[in-house]
Amino acid sequence: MPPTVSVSVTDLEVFADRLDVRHAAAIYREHGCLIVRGLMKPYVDAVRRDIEAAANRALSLLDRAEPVVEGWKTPDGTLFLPAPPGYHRDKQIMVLGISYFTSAAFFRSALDERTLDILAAILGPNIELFSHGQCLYKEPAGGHPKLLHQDAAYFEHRYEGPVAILSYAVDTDLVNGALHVVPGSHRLGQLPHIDTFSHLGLDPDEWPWERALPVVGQAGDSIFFHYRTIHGSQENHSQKPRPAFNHRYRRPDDYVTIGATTTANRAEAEKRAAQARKENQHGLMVRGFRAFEEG
Ligand SMILES: O=C(O)CCC(=O)C(=O)O
Repeated sequence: MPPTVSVSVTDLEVFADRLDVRHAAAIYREHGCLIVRGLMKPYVDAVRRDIEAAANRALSLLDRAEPVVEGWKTPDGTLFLPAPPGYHRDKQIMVLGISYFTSAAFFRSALDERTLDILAAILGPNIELFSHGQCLYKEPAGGHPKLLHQDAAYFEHRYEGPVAILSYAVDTDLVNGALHVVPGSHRLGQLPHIDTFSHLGLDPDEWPWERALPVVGQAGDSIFFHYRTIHGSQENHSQKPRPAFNHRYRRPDDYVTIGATTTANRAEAEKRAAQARKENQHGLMVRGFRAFEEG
């Protein structure tokens, strides 16, 4: 097994209030991850309010949850997993039903100009949103772990793939589920994933937490990562929820070739990868202009 990480958090971090965009992009390129302290600070209180409203709505709909291959879904689109042992309910929230369609505060935070300046230095002048925003919500008292994984296992792309930006909605530490990253792992190519409690993940015998670097942070801190950068987070053992929200951005000509959540549906999707096309996969432009595409 290769040694544990030699890079430290200070090698990966910059500060939103004194941003050097070229330096930030250089950190991202070298390590496949970048921490921008305070980037989402102007938005985080409003986003967190909407996240809590969405969580209350999801729980009020729990008796209408339907089984899906990944767990259960309520009519608002929230994905539930089995609850931690001893919890007062049998299901816990995993991915909250909140998106740019439901929360203006969430959408506004995706359009932040400083964020787009950094992204332009990484992706180029033309940028589209990939998907509609995501909130990973860990419930208190043992809320789900997300084992180390590469996002490309879930959405392989034709070109460079999306840049994800995960932002903490609350102060986040080793007790409530800090994100762990493996700097440099974006260069490892696509690794085989297995089915885990919280969907596709790397085999924990090969990729234990010790191989990753925890990123403790405050509400409003953001972590950029490449879609092949290995990352994950442990259970929330605090007494309060730990929400984090994701924006994802990509070049406007990029598109998903393989979409999956389990090894079985990934194996099926791999067979159709060569037929994948950009059509019907256009995201909203957030910087620049979309070139005309034939067909
Ligand atoms: O909620 C978390 O910390 C996990 C986030 C994650 O794995 C992801 O955004 O792909």
